[in-house]
Amino acid sequence: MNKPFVRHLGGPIPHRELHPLNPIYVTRPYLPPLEEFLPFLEKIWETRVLTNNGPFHQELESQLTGVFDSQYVSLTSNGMLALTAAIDAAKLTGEVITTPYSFVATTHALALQGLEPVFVDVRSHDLNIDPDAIEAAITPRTSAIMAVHVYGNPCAVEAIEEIAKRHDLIIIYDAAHAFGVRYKGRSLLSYGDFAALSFHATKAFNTFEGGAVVSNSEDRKLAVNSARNFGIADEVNIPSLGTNAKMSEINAAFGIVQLKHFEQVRRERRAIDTLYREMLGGVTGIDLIDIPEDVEPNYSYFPILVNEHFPMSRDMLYGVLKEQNIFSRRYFFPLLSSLPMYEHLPSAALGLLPIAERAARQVLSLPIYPDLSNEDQLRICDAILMHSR
Ligand code: T4K
Repeated sequence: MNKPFVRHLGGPIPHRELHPLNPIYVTRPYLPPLEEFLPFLEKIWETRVLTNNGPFHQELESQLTGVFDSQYVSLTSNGMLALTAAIDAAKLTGEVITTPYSFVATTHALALQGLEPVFVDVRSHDLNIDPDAIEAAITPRTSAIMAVHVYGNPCAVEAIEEIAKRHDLIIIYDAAHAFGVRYKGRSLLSYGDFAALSFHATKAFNTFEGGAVVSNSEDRKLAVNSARNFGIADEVNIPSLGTNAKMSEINAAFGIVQLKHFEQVRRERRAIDTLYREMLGGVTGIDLIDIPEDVEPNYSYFPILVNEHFPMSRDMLYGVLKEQNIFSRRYFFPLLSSLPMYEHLPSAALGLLPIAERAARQVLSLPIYPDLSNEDQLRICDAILMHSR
C-alpha cells in the first residue's frame, strides 16, 4: 500500500500552455536585490577598471580569507580553471589518485594537464574517496591525491593528510561544493595543500561564473596567481606557462554583495534539507546521506539513493518526476571511469569500483535552493511517496 502523502495543491490549477504544473529545477541561483548591486556597477563605470586584480577583486579575496580561515585565497574565473591553476602550481607529474564519483571537471582538469587519473573507490556512507583505497593505489609515479568533498560533505581529511605526509604527496581538494562548510569548527577549505572552489550559478555561493583556490602557503598562492595570469611575473618577465583564469570586476563585485546574504541562504537551504529528511527519511528503498555532527554544511545538494527495495528504479523515478515537471538530476552519473576517454585505464575496469558504480546507478539529486516554496517541495515529496511501498 502507498504511504500516506500530503495533499497540498487544493484549489484550481492555473492554466499553463505547456504543462499544468510549474517546472521545478534541481536548482535556481540565488540573486540579491538588484539595487544592492547597482552602486558597484556605477563604480566600475566610473573607474573603468574591468579586470586584472582590480579593487573589487582585491576586496573579495580579502573578505574570503575570513570565510576560508586562510590568508591565501586566489580568485579565478570558474571552478574548472581553479582546479587547473592548483594543478599547475603544484607541478604534478605522472599519476594522481582520484575519485570516479564527481562532476567531469575533476578528472578532465587532470587529463588536460597530461596527468593520469587513477580511480579508487568511495566510502558508502558519504560517497567520498576511501582513504584505504588511496593507500593501496600509490605507486612510485603517484604525485598527488585529488579528492572531492562531494555535495560539500568533508572527505576523511585527517586520514588523507596522514597518507600524503607518509608518501610525500600533494593534496588537492576539489571543493567545488564546499563553500562555507565548516568541519570541527574550522573552514573545510583550509585543509589540504590546495582547495579549488566553484562559484558557478548552480552553487551555494555564486558570482554567475567564478571560483577560487585556497592554498596553504604564500609561495603556493603566488604560484596559483601566476598560473591564472599567463605565467607572467612582471612586464618583462614570463618565467612559466600559464592560462587566463582571472575573475573580472563584475563577478568580484557581485561576490561582495552575495557574501552578505550567504548565512541567510544557508538557513533557507537548511529548512528545505530538514523537511526532505522528515518526509523521506525512513522510506523503504530510499537512503539519505547523514550529516556528521562535527560538520556545518551548506546544504547545496540533496541526493537520495534509490535502492533495490524501492518499487521502481532510479531512472524510472527520474522519469516519473520529469513527467510532473520536476527536474531532478543524476549527480553523479555516468561514473567518470566509464567515460570514453578514461574507460581504457586499468583503474577504470568495470567491477573495481563497486560502491561508486552502485551510487551512480542509484543517485538522484532533488531540487534544493533558497526560494523553493514549501508547496513545491511537498509536491516533490508527494511524487516520490506516491510510488513508495
Ligand atoms: N568540480 C566539481 C565537483 C563540480 O561539481 C564542478 C561543477 C566543477 C568542478 C567545475 O566548476 P565550474 O567550472 O562549473 O565553476 C552543473 C554546473 O554547470 C557545474 O558548475 C556543476 N559542477 C555541475 C554539478 O552542475 P549542469 O550541466 O548540470 O548544469 P545545468 O546548466 O543543467 O543547470 C542545472 C539547473 O540549474 C538547470 O536545470 C536550471 C538551473 N540553472 C542553471 C544555470 C546555469 C539556472 O536556473 N540558472 C542558470 O544560470 O552542470
